[in-house]
Amino acid sequence: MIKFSKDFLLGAATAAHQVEGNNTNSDCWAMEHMEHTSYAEPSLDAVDHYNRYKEDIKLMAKAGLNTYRFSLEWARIEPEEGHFNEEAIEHYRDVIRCCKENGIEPMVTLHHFSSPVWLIGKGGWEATSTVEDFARYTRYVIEKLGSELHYVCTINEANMGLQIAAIAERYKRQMMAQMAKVQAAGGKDDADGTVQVGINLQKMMADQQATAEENKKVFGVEKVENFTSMRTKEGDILVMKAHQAAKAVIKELAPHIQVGLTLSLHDMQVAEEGGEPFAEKEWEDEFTHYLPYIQGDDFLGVQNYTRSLFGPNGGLPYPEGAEMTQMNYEFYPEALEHVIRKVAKDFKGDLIVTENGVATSDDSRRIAFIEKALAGVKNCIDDGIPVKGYCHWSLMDNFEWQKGYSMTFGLIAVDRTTQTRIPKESLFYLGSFR
Ligand code: GCO
Repeated sequence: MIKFSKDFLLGAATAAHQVEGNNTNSDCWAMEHMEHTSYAEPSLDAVDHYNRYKEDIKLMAKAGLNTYRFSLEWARIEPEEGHFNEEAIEHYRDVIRCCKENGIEPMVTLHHFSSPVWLIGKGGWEATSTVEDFARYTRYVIEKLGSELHYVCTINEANMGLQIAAIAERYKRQMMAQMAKVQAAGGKDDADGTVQVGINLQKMMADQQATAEENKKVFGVEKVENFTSMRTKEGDILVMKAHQAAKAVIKELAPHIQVGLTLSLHDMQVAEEGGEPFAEKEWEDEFTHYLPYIQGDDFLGVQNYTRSLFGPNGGLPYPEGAEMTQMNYEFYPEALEHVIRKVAKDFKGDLIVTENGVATSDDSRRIAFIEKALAGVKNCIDDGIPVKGYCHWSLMDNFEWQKGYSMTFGLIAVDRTTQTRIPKESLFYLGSFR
């Protein structure tokens, strides 16, 4: 069996809003509770990780993992603009301490999709002022916690807004055909298999009109520019600037910290002749055009879940009979190795797989996925590519954004009526690689 070296960062990942519960000052919470919501259900108590983190971290340690990637919630730390909540920081200090007591390296993400409501009222992730606001939040966090940390991801999936914009464009074009399909399926809203995050695009687009008025009431603006909104080209670069500003603050206050951002990366494959320009264009949008903004970073967080296929007219459907995940994209763990190799050609820092996983109710398929994915990682390391870690998505079954609790990505199941943790075999399987 493959074993990684003792210093390899082997662990699991979560995001605050998806696991903590009662993230009441965040834009996601507000959107979940709107009349014209595109969320399948609200997050509510989530899996109560805010109170049960000790139990969860202990389970990781018991399984043999040595790294926990989790995010700090900006909306908890700065619930009102310029007002910081000491208690929230002390909570995260406790989480970090608990990790260390259990031999686990805490890898912190400063922003994982959810933002404070007040930020959205100022124009959110399309407003230039967000760069400064994010830097100020980062300064507060690093002043308080910087000495305790070795790894910080500034922004999770910095390219998500652009990916969503591209998909929305495609949806607009296919709207009529798509609606007919939904009706034929008895009104069932299929998961979109082309983006690595749970969103209900069809419903979002249909509700647009009524949402504008409600947005005004809830956020003070008609158009909500949250992190996973369809990003403009300017907004896309703004995210890079926010990353750079945060990185500068971290390097000023705590130069020992390794800093990077994370990107959602598909394995672009040319499946039919003539697909090359389409695959190249997508890779340019998803990865290459960010290089000037991240090239000096200590590491890049690689997040991969599946592949994308291209032919002479653009994107192709998955092959007939392909195994599909709950997210409606292909079960294809080989994608990770391909993506790492491709990224390593251009990015010169270390690589950390900050997310990789599969939504399935069959844990034996998760085990099969991990086996293949980690074999790919090992091949890359053996070929001299500096892959320093692998964090599986996710530690626990959790709140998959607009898809609610229907997607099970976890190494640990949670009975949400009692919040009981039920470790799956895959948790111990992952731990056995060290
Ligand atoms: C992501 C997100 C996670 C998702 C995961 C599964 O970074 O896309 O970081 O929040 O839950 O990707 O879809």
